Amino acid sequence: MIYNVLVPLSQDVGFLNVFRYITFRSVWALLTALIISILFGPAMIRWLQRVKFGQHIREDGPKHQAKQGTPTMGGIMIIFSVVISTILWADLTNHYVWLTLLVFAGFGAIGFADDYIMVVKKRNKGLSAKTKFFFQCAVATIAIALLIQEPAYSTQLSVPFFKNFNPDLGWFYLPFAMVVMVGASNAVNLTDGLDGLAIGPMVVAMACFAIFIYVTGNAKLADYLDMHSIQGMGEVTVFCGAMVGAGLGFLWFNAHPAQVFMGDVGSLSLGGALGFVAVLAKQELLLAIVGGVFVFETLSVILQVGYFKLTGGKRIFKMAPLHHHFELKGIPESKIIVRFWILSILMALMALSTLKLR
Ligand code: 57M
Repeated sequence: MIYNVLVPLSQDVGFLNVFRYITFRSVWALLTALIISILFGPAMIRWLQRVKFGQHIREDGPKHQAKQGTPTMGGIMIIFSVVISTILWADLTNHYVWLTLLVFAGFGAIGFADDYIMVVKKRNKGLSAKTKFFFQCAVATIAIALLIQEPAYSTQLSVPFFKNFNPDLGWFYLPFAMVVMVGASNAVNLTDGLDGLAIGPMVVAMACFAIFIYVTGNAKLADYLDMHSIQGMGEVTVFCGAMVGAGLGFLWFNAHPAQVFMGDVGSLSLGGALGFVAVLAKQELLLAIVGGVFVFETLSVILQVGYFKLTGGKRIFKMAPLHHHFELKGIPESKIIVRFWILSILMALMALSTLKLR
């Protein structure tokens, strides 16, 4: 909004030119979202406590009973600060920015419904897995169908390490991108089981994708690095900046011992947005490296369930997802969390290094 109001005035007032720069506005989007989260966080937590949006803790897993009643649905705060900050700093005539906000809010609404049924209606389970999956697919399909109508967007795939192999998936791109988005959304949800475990790697992944998105929107840089170039895509860097800021602001309160959990409203929306940003940056496959922690957590569940069925009851891990396995081995929660963060930074650096390995 600031861009749309101030840049036209820059012909008369020279210094307003600075608002043209995506990098400048992305940094301010980050700071704005961070400040909103930290300023309003305590009031939000008090409100969640007052309306009794407290987490019920299961008794069949690692001992988390001390966390009983911790306010959940803190993801509302993340969505609020990202949306306000993006609207403030992005060019509001840019379609990609609106599509990203649509995905973020759409997945957030599914998570909200799930949390609401579970926490407020005090039912044991929220939305059924099938209903959740149906709505996730619906939001993803609408977003991708709109995206591939954009003349500058291509349905070609970029394959890490193979710069000359870019198969065009045509309409098959739609189910493919849907799997990326829905998969990312559920993977982040599975990871969100220890304080700061999901939001740490999320901040790292979003910072990494801020760079990829910026390069995709900059024809010269994209050409130099042999990446897809999509006019107008750079503006989504502002959204990524806001996500990093809101994520850090949430971590302020979610750091161990957590004062608030994000709930499905947070995990589903963050994961869906991460998947969509990977689609926008044309780095769908690289997401598996950038979001390596989320992938390992999901693989641990797939392996555990598969092995359990094949062997009629044997397990690979003490419990899946992977963080439960380490907890049950007696490793302190904060150590597991920080080690997963370190892993996520390493994976993001590896992904960034592929920029020159093409
Ligand atoms: C939700 N939710 C957390 C919080 C958070 C298929 C199966 C692997 C699914 C999986 C599952 O249900 N995962 C999705 C995980 C829960 O956190 C809430 O949920 C939101 C995210 N959706 O924001 O509101 C608990 O996690 C802890 N937590 C923190 N700090 C945080 O910042 O400590 C969360 C955020 C919270 C809190 O204790 O209550 C969760 O873990 O429930 N299911 C499982 O993970 C279950 N695993 C399992 O059954 N494994 C089996 C097979 C089927 C794979 C096996 O290995 O044999 C375990 N989950 C738990 N206890 N809690 C079972 C035991």
